[in-house]
Amino acid sequence: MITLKNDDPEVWRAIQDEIERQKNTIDLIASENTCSIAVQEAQGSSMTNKYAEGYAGRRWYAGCGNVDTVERLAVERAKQIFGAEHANVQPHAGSQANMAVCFSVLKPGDRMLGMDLSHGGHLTHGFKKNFSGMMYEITHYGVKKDTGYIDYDELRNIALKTKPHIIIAGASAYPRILDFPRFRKIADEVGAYFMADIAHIAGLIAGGAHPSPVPYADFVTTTTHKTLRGPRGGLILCKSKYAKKIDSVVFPGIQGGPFMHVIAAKAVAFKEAMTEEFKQCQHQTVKNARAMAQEFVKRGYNIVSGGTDNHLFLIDLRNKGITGKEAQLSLEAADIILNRNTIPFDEMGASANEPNGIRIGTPTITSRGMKEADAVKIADCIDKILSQPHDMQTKEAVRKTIRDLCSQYPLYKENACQTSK
Ligand code: DSN
Repeated sequence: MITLKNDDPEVWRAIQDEIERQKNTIDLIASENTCSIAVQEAQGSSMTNKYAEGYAGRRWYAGCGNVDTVERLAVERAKQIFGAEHANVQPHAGSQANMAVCFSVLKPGDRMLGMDLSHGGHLTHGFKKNFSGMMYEITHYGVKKDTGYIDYDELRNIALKTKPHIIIAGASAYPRILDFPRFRKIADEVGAYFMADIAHIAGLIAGGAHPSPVPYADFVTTTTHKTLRGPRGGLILCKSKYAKKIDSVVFPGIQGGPFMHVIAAKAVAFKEAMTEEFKQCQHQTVKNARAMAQEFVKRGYNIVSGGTDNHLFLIDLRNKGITGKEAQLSLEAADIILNRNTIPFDEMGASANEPNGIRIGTPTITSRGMKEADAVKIADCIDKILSQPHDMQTKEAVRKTIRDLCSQYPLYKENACQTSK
């Protein structure tokens, strides 16, 4: 970044510091990952200069031949990876993808049934301060108190009672397999559309490590930067019969010019997602999460639902005398990066800002090439910090272990789980 260094040393410095931070810390934020240099090159390319309102072959501006090429590649690859009839690769992010689906089939005041945010759902699934909660009449389903698994009987009862126009499957903090056929069945019983928001698990689905909703859902939305390991962005998959409607809601309905540099990077990421190495990485991500969750169980931690089937799990800290925020801060001081999180049925007066849980995800450590033994080592580090959050010696010892792990598994290296070409 020689030109940037010369032209704007302050921004250059911050970027260098961020690269160093990513290299030298362990990232356990379940919604993050580290995408390849190829993806970053595409995203940092001159395609950022191009206006391309419309779709490939049908643009409002001249000079769109090259961006048409990358958008067609992105669309075809997305369809191939997920076996979808139609793909729209233009949503700037997951929220816009969800908004486009809502605007395509709902009117203001229609009824939406989505997962409760405090049980693991997402803001766009009906949170009152989000467009979804402001525009639609919301009801929520959640998990069972005794198991932590989605209560499908309750979901069905709510659906029968409230007759939602749309039912949403998908979560930001749910560690178990989503039963898409069951969602479909309930949606059919009440005549609702079924949308699956697979933002967290898209990579797992692409890699065969989680069942796919594509055969069951009317609409599938996702971000492209989580387990899918692409650039920050959104994607919609749907049946052909909804294609025209979805395309016209994304543009001109809610967006103007698409981010063609990001779409180029999505195309690169989708090609990577077809590789055997990507598939193995997704299975390893689940193995690492399981190994780490089991280690915490052995050490007396309460894991919501007792474990995990996917890339993340939640630790309920109520028996540990430390809040989620304290845990997050003390772990950050030891170079372990994760986020505090609400846990279902938190009766200790927790707010979204002061919850009693933490969320742990394994996409990034797996992309670096780490395996189960490394995941267990990280669990040991976390346990040490949470047991003695104010002990300086513990913090220094853990930081050293983390530094060693980070240098053993560089962010970008040949033979790591992640493509570095
Ligand atoms: N903010 C994301 C997460 O951390 O799960 C969801 O969009």
